[in-house]
Amino acid sequence: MSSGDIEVELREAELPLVRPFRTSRGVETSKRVLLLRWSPPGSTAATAGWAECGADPEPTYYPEYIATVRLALADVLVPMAREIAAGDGPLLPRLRAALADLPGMPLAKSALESAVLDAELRACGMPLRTYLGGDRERIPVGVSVGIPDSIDELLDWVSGYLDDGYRRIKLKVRPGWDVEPLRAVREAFGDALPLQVDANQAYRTSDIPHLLGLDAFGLLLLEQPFPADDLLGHARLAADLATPVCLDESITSVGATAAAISLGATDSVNIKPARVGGYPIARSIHDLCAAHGVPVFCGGMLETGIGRAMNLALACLPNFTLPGDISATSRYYERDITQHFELVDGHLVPPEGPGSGAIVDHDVLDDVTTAVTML
Ligand code: SMG
Ligand code: MG
Repeated sequence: MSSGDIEVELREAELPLVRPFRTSRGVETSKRVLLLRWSPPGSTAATAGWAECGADPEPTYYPEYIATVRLALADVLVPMAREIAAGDGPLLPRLRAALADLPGMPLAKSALESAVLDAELRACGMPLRTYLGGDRERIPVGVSVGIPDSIDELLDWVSGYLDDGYRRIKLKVRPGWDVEPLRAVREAFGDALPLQVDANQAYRTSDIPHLLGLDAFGLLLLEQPFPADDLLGHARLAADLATPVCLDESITSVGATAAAISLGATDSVNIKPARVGGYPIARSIHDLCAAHGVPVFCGGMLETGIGRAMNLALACLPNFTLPGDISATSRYYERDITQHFELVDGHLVPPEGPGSGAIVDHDVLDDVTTAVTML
């Protein structure tokens, strides 16, 4: 069969969120998502590779966004992958080498590589968890709580999540929304509640004296207070803050992680596979952190079941000792495009099946699809 028989589909969908998600960067009331299907010759609906792209509709969080990822895939990456597939030898290692040779575009590269990986694993019946080398069977998870309209609303949301069984709460903070909500949550739910905060780069090093005040709240960690490229600022803060500093947006590669650890800029790491260019690179960052005694957790981008299933497989690796931002389906969506993921005693269980184990519900997917492009 020729490589021309490979079907590559880009699909855009929009799913309403059960509640708005506001961070220091903006607010989302629905999830607009780009999905990539890679169907090699002879594959079926069950063995098609599916991946979810981490890009948002606007470049508010990552510099790449849906329109630029579409262009990168259509103009450069998918034609390159087709050419590699038409050549001799196993596809994945040659595709990875070619992707590593190109600068930038981690979100686009991750979507492509993940869809090809999913298809290859489905073809040979291997779960992604096994491929990545993880052996945990259930993952303790937390919930990331957006910025609400009021303290009362925040307490109401947190109380609902604790009733659901979440093991830790992450509050989004920004200048003007930090000390007061933290005090209210501690007063309402006690000092034993595992609590952490994420600023999404909203502070500056001039805020260090203010941030030192957050030590009073006994937090598990403070995530990404400063701009992504300010490793030195994070190192300065980490030197004085008792609360562990955790980097998220700064962790763009294995090299960036090594630099952050070596500078003392981070005590723990939020690993988002899309941001670093895919699951194998995410695993390398996990391994590097493990070698330095730096614990990690798996971050989230309000994924549909396709991305969630892959993130759960990654989180089975042993150094994912902090509860991840991988919540149950009901925290995000009334109806998802795959099987739903349920919280059991504060844990999620990665699906058993080959590849990501995600089972696409084509009826729901068709209902929420806004555009389909064949590449
Ligand atoms: O998927 O549950 C989730 C959201 C987790 O807070 C979350 N993600 O910076 O860690 C982070 C944010 C990024 C998403 S806002 C664009
Ligand atoms: Mg974050």
